[in-house]
This record gives sequence, structure tokens and C-alpha cells, in this order.
Amino acid sequence: MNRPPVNSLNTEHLEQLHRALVRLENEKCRGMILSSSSPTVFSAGLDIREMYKPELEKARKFWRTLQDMWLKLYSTPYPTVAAIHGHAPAGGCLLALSCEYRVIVPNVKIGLNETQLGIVAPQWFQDCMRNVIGERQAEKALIAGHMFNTEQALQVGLVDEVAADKAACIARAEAFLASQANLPLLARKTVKLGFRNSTLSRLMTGREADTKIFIEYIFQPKVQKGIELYLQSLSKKSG
Ligand code: CO8
Repeated sequence: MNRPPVNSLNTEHLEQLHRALVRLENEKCRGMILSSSSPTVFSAGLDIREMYKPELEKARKFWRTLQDMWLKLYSTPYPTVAAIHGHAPAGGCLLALSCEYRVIVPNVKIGLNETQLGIVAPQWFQDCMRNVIGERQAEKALIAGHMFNTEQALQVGLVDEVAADKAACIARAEAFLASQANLPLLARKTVKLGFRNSTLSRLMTGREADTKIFIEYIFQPKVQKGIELYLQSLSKKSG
């Protein structure tokens, strides 16, 4: 990902990611490492500006593009690793959770923190976390909107490994891909999809309802006020 400053996911960036995933699949890619060009941020999650003063059709397109990208990422026939050498809140955490393996560096915060922002992580975000860390830990983390530090993320199984720095993180991600390289492709892919199918189907059969929830939510005046204040607090911080 290379969308400075924080790889926030707007419609255009989501489309780019989606196109890249389609191309990798068509080219019969043998493995992908999802990483960031930023030294400190993996991805700040959804671009909050896409949800501020929304226009109906643009907002619908934004959400559908997110769904499209995620459906592709979650179901790739090839192995995927997230090299998390920077913070990964909310949608950034979703991207990492959607890969098959996660390597993180020290001093990173990662989690589905939506509750803390006064929003509800969509069901499929929640499913992704539940599938990685299990029901009990996911329930606790999601209710609190907990952001895990590196040690906590490793302890709870949200990530698989800690590496000292970005270079080591990429090297460990490559090692994971190497460990998968000799597995029979079809068997590997079939098992992966077997595990992920119910989560994928839940969104595929409920896409319209999921979009409706998002639209109805962001069009509420009090939600707009909250987004406005949050955006102001973020830019004050960097100013
Ligand atoms: N979207 C848009 N802009 C952002 C975002 C974002 N998610 N995050 C940061 N920015 C902007 C800031 O406003 C700032 O802009 P400017 O320079 O113009 O003032 C710039 O990026 C740099 O930000 P920081 O100074 O904060 O950068 P840091 O390196 O200090 O910190 C962080 C990086 C840790 C990523 C920090 O920016 C942060 O915490 N950002 C907010 C992350 C966040 O809350 N994401 C949640 C997005 S919502 C989501 O992903 C799922 C929502 C599901 C919706 C469900 C509805 C029903």
C-alpha cells in the first residue's frame, strides 16, 4: 500500500487494491505480502473523509468497493501474509486479519477499535477477528474496541510472529510463503476456502443489507457530527 500519509482506504485506493488482487490471481501468483510504504502505519483503515458529508451514490460505491476488495482478499487461491510494520486500526486491522499469516514489529497498535469511535464494526469485520482469535477473545476485544500492542497481539494469536524491524518482518513473511511453496495448490486452496466459506457467504448473501446498514448509519446527523469532530481531532493532532 502506498497512499501517504497513512494508507487510508478511499474508493480509489480500494479499487487499486482490488485490481491488484485480480491481476495476481490471473497471473497465477504463488504468494502475496501485503505491506506498507509508510514507516509507521500499515493502514489507518477506511478513509474517514469518504464518510463525511456523503453523497448517496458515492457512499454506496465506496462501500461496495470495500466489499469487493475484501471478498477477493479473503478468498485468494494463493497464500497471503500481512507484514505489519506500522499501526493497523479498524479497516487496517481487517486487511491484516484477512491474510493467512501475520508478522508484526514492536511498538505497533492493532485492533478493531470501532466501538471506541462510537461505531459498530460490521459483522464481517467481526467474523474475521473471531476466525483468528476465537469467540471469547474476539467478544472481549470487539466490545471494548481494544487496540492490542505488539505483545498482546502475539499473546492472543492476533498475529503469528514478531520481527525486529521492517526488513526482518518482510523476511519472515517471505519465509512463510516459502513454507507454502511446495504444497499442492488445489488441495491448499480447497482447505483454505473450506475454512473461510461461511464468512464469505455471509457477506455475499447479505451485501445489500450490509450496504443499507452502512448508508443509513452514516447519513444520521449525529453520526456526521461525530465524524466531523473526529476528523478535527486527527488534524489538530498532526497540526
Ligand atoms: N481517514 C482519513 N484520514 C486519516 C485517517 C483516516 N482513517 N487517519 C489519519 N488520517 C489523516 C489525519 O487526519 C492527518 O491528516 P492531516 O495531515 O491532513 O491533518 C494525517 O492522516 C496523518 O494522521 P496522524 O497525524 O494521526 O498520523 P500518525 O502517524 O500520528 O498516526 C494513525 C497514524 C495511528 C493511523 C492515526 O492517524 C489514527 O489513529 N488514525 C485514525 C484511525 C481510525 O480511527 N481509523 C478508523 C477508520 S473507520 C474504519 O476503518 C472502519 C469503519 C467501519 C464503518 C462501519 C459503519 C457502520
